Order: sequence, then C-alpha cells, then structure tokens
Amino acid sequence: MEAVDELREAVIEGQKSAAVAQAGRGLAEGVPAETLFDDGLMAAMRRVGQLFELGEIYVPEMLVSAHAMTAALEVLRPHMIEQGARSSGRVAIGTVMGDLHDIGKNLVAMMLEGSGFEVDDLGIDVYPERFVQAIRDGAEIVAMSALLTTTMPHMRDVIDAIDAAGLRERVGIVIGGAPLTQEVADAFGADGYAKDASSAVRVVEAVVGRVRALGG
Ligand code: B1M
Repeated sequence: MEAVDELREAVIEGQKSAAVAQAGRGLAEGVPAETLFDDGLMAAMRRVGQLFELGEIYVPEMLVSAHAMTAALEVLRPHMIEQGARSSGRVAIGTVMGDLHDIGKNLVAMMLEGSGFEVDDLGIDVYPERFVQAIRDGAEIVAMSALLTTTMPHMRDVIDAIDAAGLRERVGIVIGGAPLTQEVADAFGADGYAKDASSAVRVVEAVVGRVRALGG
C-alpha cells in the first residue's frame, strides 16, 4: 500500500508508531508533505469523526487517533512550515472556553510561527479574560479556535470582553475551526475568518496590516 494510505489507516487505528513511520516513509519516497497531510492525516480525522457519529467508536478511540495524528504531524512539521518573509506581528492564539480540541489550533500556530509571527499560545479552554490580558501584554492579533457548535458562541463573549475593556480598536480578531463560516465571523464582529491553517496565515497578515494602518 502507498505510504499515504498506510498513514491514513494508522491514524484511524490510533497506531502512533506506525503513523510516525509512514509519515517518514512518505517523505523519503518524495511524497509532498501537503499530500501526506491532506490525504493522510486530515482524511483520517474526517473518517474518525464519521465513525464517532455512527457510534462505531467512542472518545478514547478518538483520542488515540488524535495522538497518532499529532505524532505524525511532528514528522511533517519541518516540511510544512513556509519560511516566508519575516512579518513580525504578535499573535495570541487559543481554543475558546469549554473546548479541548487543539490539533487545528496547534497547526495554525505552527504555520504562523513559520511565517515569522511571534505566537503566544494560550492553550485550550481559554477564558475571555485571558485573551484580554494577552492584548494588554502586546498581542496585535487574537486568533481563536473552536471545534464545537456549543463553544463557538464563546468567541463572541471574547469579542465582547475585549470591547468592554476598551481594547477593540487596537487588536485584530481572526477566528477559525470546523463549525465556523465567514457569515458567523461577520455576525460575531471578527475581522477575519480562516478556513484552514495556510489561509490563516494570509488572513492574519492582512488583518495585522489593517490594524497597523489604523494606528492600533
Ligand atoms: Co471531538 N468532536 N469531541 N474530540 N473531535 C469533533 C469536533 C466532532 C465534529 C466529531 C463528530 O461528531 N463528528 C464533534 C463536534 C460536533 C459539533 O459540535 N458539531 C466532537 C465532539 C461531539 C466531541 C465531544 C463532545 C465528545 C464527547 O465527549 N461526547 C468532546 C468534547 C470535548 C471538549 O472539547 N469539551 C470531544 C473530544 C475530543 C477528543 C478530546 C477525544 C479529541 C481532541 C483531541 C485534541 O484536539 N487534542 C477529539 C477529536 C480528535 C475530534 C475530531 C475527530 C478531529 C478534530 C481534529 O483534530 N481535526 C473531530 C471530527 C472532525 O473534525 N472531523 C471531532 C484535525 C484538525 C487539523 O482540523 O481542528 O478542523 P481542525 O482544524 C483545521 C480548521 O478547522 C482550521 O485550520 C485547521 C487546519 O486546517 N482551524 C483554524 C482550526 N482552528 C483554527 C483557528 C484559526 C484559523 C483556522 O484561527 C485564526
């Protein structure tokens, strides 16, 4: 079987060492890291999500798949980071309150770092006050991730808290995560929405430019 197919199966099965081995094998065979990521890791996580919805697997299985994906991602990491021009902006990123999903957020953080941003990773289950503090500490952009429809509305709570602290004018707010859309981002009053990690870099670059132009 091709490395990318073996990689996908290993992640679905939650076999961490096999996933690491197949990611390495794919790279050694000249398969682009992006292909291994899209057709291997992301495809596996989509399948894991479907199996969970069908009741064929439960949270522990989902978790071992997540661990296998994270380990394989570390192998791909040096090959995925675009070493772009240094854009030197400060981004505080976190998964919102009540939400423990961090793989997508970590990927966005990794791509931003690779593109020259200084990234303050606030982690998971981040309360609004923590985002507000990050702006006081110098963040020019707040980037938020949510994977659950139930936690997505907390993004609006963060924006409200930033507003209430009188800091809205000096920060750009970018949001993303599976349940999000541009329409939701507009409704929440965010400055940008990114569908995936590479578009997150472009959106953050555009928003940081606007924040600076406005003297934020
Ligand atoms: Co969860 N889970 N989970 N889970 N989980 C989902 C999200 C779900 C869709 C599965 C399903 O039912 N099909 C479902 C949500 C349903 C909904 O709300 N509509 C779900 C559920 C229900 C739950 C629990 C409630 C299950 C339970 O306990 N009964 C529970 C909630 C816990 C909590 O958070 N409070 C739960 C728990 C877990 C685990 C802990 C077991 C584990 C997470 C481990 C971890 O993250 N360390 C887990 C996993 C692995 C998943 C799935 C299978 C995979 C998520 C993932 O990592 N994808 C997921 C199903 C799915 O998404 N297919 C599912 C890979 C990752 C690279 O993609 O995160 O989408 P993603 O990130 C993308 C983009 O969204 C975007 O860029 C990334 C790269 O392209 N992006 C951003 C993300 N954040 C961004 C921020 C930005 C910009 C772009 O800022 C600027």
